Amino acid sequence: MKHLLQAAVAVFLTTSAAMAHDYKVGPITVMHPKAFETAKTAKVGGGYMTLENTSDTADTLLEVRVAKIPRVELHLTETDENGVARMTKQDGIPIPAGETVTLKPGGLHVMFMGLDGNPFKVGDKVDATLVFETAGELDITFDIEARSAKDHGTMNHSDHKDAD
Ligand SMILES: [Cu+2]
Repeated sequence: MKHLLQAAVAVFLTTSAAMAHDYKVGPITVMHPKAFETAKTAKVGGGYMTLENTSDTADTLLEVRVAKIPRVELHLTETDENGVARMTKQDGIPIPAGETVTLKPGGLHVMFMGLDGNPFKVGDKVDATLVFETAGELDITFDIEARSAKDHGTMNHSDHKDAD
C-alpha cells in the first residue's frame, strides 16, 4: 500500500511539472519557453519566455546555447516613430531584482540563426541551455507552437540578415 501511494505521488508530481513547463535555477524561474513554427525557407526564428527573479539581486541572461543551431543571439525589437521595426543584438538581458521580464514578439527575444533548410515544426522541441551571470546555467526546452493570428505579422524576421 505504501509503495502504491508513493508511486501515485511520483506520477502526479511528474505530470504537473511537465504541464507547467517551468524551469528553475536559484531565484530565477523560466516560464513557458516557446518558439513559433517557421517557413521552410526561413533563416531565423524567434524564441520567447518569461523570466522571473525573486532575489534581491539583479541577474542577467547572458547567452542561450543550442547544440543543433549554429548561432543564437539575444535581440531587442524596437519600432521607431515611422513605424519601422528594427532588431538590435543585446549583450545580455537584465532581470532586475524582484522583477519579471517577458520576451515576446515585438520586444526582447531569442534569435535562432542559420536555420536554413531546418524549419521549426509545430510539436518539435528545441533543447537549450540558458546562461545567467549569477544563477549559472539552466537546461530548458523551447516548445514549437503554431503561430496564432494575434502574433502573426507582429514582427517579420524574414528580411533579417544572418550576418550583422
Ligand atoms: Cu531578432
